[in-house]
Amino acid sequence: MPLISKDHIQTHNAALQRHADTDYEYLGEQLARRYIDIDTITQQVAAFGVAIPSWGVGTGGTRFARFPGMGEPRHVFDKLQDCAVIQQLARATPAVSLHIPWDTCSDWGELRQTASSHGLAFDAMNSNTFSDQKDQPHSYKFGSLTHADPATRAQAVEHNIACIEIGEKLGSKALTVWIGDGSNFPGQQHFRRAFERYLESSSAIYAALPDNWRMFLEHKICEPAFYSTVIQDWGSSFMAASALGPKAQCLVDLGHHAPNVNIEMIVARLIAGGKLAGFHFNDSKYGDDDLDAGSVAPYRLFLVFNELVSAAHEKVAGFNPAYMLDQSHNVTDPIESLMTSAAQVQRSYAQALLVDRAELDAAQDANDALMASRALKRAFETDVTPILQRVRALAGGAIDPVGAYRASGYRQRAAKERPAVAGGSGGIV
Ligand SMILES: [Mn+2]
Repeated sequence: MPLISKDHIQTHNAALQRHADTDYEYLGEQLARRYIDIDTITQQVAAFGVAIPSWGVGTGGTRFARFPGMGEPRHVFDKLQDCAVIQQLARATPAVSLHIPWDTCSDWGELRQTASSHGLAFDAMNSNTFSDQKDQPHSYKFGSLTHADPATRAQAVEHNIACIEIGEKLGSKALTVWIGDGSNFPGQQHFRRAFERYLESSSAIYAALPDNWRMFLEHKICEPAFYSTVIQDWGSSFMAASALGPKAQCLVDLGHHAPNVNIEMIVARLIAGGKLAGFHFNDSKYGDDDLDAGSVAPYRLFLVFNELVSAAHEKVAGFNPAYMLDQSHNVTDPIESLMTSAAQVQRSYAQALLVDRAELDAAQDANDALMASRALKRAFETDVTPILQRVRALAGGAIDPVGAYRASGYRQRAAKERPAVAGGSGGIV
């Protein structure tokens, strides 16, 4: 199935170009009054990318039900094709993050070539020891890397090493490890022993990392274990990453914290400790909702980026976070949601670039809370849409990605080529 034609994108852009240019010029004037050069911001935003999770292009669903959409990808090559369309139109997602064993392939070299032909690279590999694979000897029902049984732990370690080996074939440079290990009853698990077993298992994975690889430890407050989780917060993650060594760092999934937790401050702490691996961007209202990035709390997303831009501005040593989306789409077309979220993440980055750092520093040093807050709000309240449009158009993407996508009929073509998959089981991660 072909991607969306360049002609279609150009025709769609032609109708919007004049207004986009006018808006860009006007925003440029406004920013010039704040001594900001709009073209510099545009170049910085153009260099920014966020990876797409391969599982994101399928309909996720909830633990209750899954309502499959039409034209869903049937296998990893279909997923790659959808990721290519997202990148073609939105121009903010140059990499794909795979999940093993949800993504299977008999020829990883062919997959890498196909990705490359679409201009896509492979970001972090994701292992899965939170569900059982068909015919595996030991079940993860009571844990994986921290299981009381050494044979189960060894199986989980082996799986992670297999993920690294696949990743090497794809040009990936990182392994993300999230485990569901924990307990549902007080007394069920010995907290300290479980953590020690985590360190022992993780050390074996760490030892298998190629020199230029990193290991991302993803924490999550709860679920599927609802009384305790082994790596439940950034503190446990930081302890583990510190014990493992310099290649191990902490990954922040925005949905994996208690409500109202100050995530931007966690980000600042991880930066200070040299342990910020990167992000899984999504949004939430109540818990690990996996809603689209910035759909509920865009100011929080901006505040996270404020910390990131501040660290880059201050040239913090070793600061090199990886950016990924991690969402579950149950009521939208995944391609539309992922394009919108990528643009939202880009938007937060662009807004954070507009913060007057000198003004903010001065206000903080003078204990001027109001002016400090205003410095952030002024950046956040700036509508940077013309910058995002310009970045996309210059790269050959669509000024209005969702509009161009809907007009392209891509989903309808996919529906003809890809027969519907029966729904029923949950699919949120
Ligand atoms: Mn995640």
